[in-house]
Amino acid sequence: MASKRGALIVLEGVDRAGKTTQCKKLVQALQASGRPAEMMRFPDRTTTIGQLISAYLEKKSDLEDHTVHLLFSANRWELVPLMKQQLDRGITLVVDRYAFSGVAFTSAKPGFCMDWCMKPDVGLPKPDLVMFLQLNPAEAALRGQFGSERYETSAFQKSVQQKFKQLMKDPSVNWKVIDASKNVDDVHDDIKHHSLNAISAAENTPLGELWK
Ligand code: ADP
Ligand code: FDM
Repeated sequence: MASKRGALIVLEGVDRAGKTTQCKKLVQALQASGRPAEMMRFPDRTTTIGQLISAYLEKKSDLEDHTVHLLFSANRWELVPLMKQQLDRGITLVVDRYAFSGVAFTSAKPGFCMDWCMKPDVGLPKPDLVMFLQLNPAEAALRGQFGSERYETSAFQKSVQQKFKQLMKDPSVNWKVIDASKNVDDVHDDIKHHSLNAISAAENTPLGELWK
């Protein structure tokens, strides 16, 4: 019998909601309980495409808005063979941002509709679970100032938050909203609970295709 596949678990949310903190904690907890798990993040700034994106985010270069959207998507597609290989081997992937950030951030720019933004990511491995870490701007502000990268302004993040809200209406995606205002350990407990359920469910279902 083929071994059971790993689950594809994504964390999304606004700036400083705790995505990176919680991805790391979840991977550690899964590994400690004997479940193979690895963390990934998008953009993956280590690849050639990722370096173009990184320079853009750091404002060291300018890229036309459609172009950078397609680069973010290409950065996901270039990792798909590796993701599938790991999932097939039974490794659960815990991913810091995915196509939902792609759509939310670009469609928050003037002149972009969500439909166009979703197209390049149609058919990506579909997450078994997407947790949205919900935190209001006042609470995010208590966790520190915005950095100096592109998109790190409160007006833009507000529009992004609205786009995420729209994306969460899609019942074809297994969204869970997490109250990210709780302390790190309590947020972790919620995330672990949903993740363990998703890992069990994924064992008996084939990996899906996103937005298809
Ligand atoms: P994100 O990846 O969503 O931007 P981070 O995990 O980098 O968020 O966390 C942003 C900041 O908030 C960090 O300084 C982190 O230590 C802090 N932080 C994360 N989770 C919590 C929490 N539940 N309560 C208070 N501070 C938190
Ligand atoms: N971002 C991220 C996008 O605009 N599109 C995408 O597809 C993805 C995955 O890049 F501002 C934005 C979101 C955020 C920035 O920052 C990445 P972090 O700090 O590396 O998550």
